[in-house]
Amino acid sequence: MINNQKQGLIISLRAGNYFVKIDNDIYKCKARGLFRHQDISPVVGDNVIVEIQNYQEGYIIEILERHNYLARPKIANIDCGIIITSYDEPQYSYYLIDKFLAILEFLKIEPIICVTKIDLASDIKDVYASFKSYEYDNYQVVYTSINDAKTFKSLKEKINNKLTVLIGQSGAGKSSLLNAINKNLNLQTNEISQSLNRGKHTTRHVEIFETNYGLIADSPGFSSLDLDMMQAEDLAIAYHDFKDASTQCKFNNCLHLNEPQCMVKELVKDNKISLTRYNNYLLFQEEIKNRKVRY
Ligand SMILES: Nc1nc2c(ncn2[C@@H]2O[C@H](COP(=O)(O)OP(=O)(O)OP(=O)(O)O)[C@@H](O)[C@H]2O)c(=O)[nH]1
Ligand SMILES: [Mg+2]
Ligand SMILES: [Zn+2]
Repeated sequence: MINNQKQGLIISLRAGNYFVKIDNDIYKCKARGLFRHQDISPVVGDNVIVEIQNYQEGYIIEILERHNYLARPKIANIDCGIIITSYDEPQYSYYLIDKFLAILEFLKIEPIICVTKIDLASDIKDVYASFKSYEYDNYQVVYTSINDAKTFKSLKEKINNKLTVLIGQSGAGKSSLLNAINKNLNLQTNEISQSLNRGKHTTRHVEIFETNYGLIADSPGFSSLDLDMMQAEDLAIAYHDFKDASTQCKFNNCLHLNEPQCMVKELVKDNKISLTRYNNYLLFQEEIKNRKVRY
């Protein structure tokens, strides 16, 4: 590397400016035209080479190889995705959780389901009962309340030294959780709209923060997402338990729909794979089948 070139990590993108962390400084950078041999533009989470202009500005001249890329929120090189889902206000949605799980597992990003606002439940047993099928199916589930620091302990252990992104509906409590884990961040949060029972889209940008527990990215909430990056065959083996079972389906390319001797359907019948998630899987397969643009 030439003297004035250094490697850094893009932590945010605002109004066409990339903020790149190099050692302990942040440089405001522009991306330099098209990248050689790459027809991609840099995103948050990219490791990049910056040509430094002065003590606070530079140009991104190269994007280092990505090991994964999440289209929504737009971020690269993630180790772990925390699906933030509030127990109430707004109420959790199995449909959304199952979709996030499919996307994260397809991209080989470790998923964690974090159920927030457990203090709003009149009986904590109801909360556990609502998510126990995920635990049975070998997903990591943690339960948190920003009013009780003890509840973050297991989460902190799971994300230590990783690049983690918080994803989930607006108002689910992503920024609040990050504030609670790391006291000096002071990220903006907002009451949810009582009339609509959903969040107000408070966070507008993906941004990576350095915490005592590793790098954590906050992201804007959203409530619909598509499966553009996947074909029917990809979805069929996205979930870890579908993938394991599919080796025992009669057909190699079994989509676990109406095929005979399908191990996934057998396991659903035996309550070894959640019926709710399987039914959502059927909806996702329909969405893929019906989408207009094919990639
Ligand atoms: N009772 C309770 N309220 C919480 C908890 N976590 C978050 N909240 C409240 O939920 C509301 C929304 O929280 P935010 O952190 O802004 O939600 P967000 O997911 O970042 O939302 P967007 O930025 O819009 O995507 C705020 O009023 C928080 O105080 C919790 O554990 N318990
Ligand atoms: Mg937020
Ligand atoms: Zn099958």
